[in-house]
Amino acid sequence: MKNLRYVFVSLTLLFMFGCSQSPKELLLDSFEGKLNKETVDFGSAQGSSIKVAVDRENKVCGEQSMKIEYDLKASGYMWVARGYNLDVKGAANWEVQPKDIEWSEYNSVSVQMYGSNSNGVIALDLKDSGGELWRFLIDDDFSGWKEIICPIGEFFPRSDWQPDTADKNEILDFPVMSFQFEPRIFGKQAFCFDCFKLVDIK
Ligand SMILES: [Ca+2]
Ligand SMILES: [Ca+2]
Repeated sequence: MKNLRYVFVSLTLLFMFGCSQSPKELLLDSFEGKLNKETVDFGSAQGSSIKVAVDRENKVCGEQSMKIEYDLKASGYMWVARGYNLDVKGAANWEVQPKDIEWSEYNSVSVQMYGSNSNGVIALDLKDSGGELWRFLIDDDFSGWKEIICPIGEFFPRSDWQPDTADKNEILDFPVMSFQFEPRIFGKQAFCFDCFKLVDIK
């Protein structure tokens, strides 16, 4: 009996200790289900082209990741967005709605990216509740999957372009309503993304 009690106390302590050690995180988007023009807000301009597809071979969370394949011209641009208040209403498909998230409990965004070691840059934008776009630059200087930690404090308001309707107050107003990837690597490229999370990194 004494031994059993010892085991129980040990397990309880292990559980409590284990929980306190694991970083707090919240999965927002694992890119599951159909990924198409109905569920992803994506497009390109000025001679560039982009395709969005499911990749069931390359994945980190769940059953699949989101694969983008594109051809970016030097004068072109493109975007791939998921979240709320976008033109594509079906892209509002996070695991948790923005208004239900305790944003103050997290200090970073985390995303898994399958890199191609091109030494180029992929921009990750957050659109705040006033429609203002905030940018973080991800270096594609690795091959295969890597978790990219993007501290929210390191996002900066985009100076190259903002939506006409945005409240350009240079304050990151919560809740964040959507995120988008904008590759800045020219030519033909392919990337996969998975496990878009909020995390609290100490
Ligand atoms: Ca997934
Ligand atoms: Ca703002």
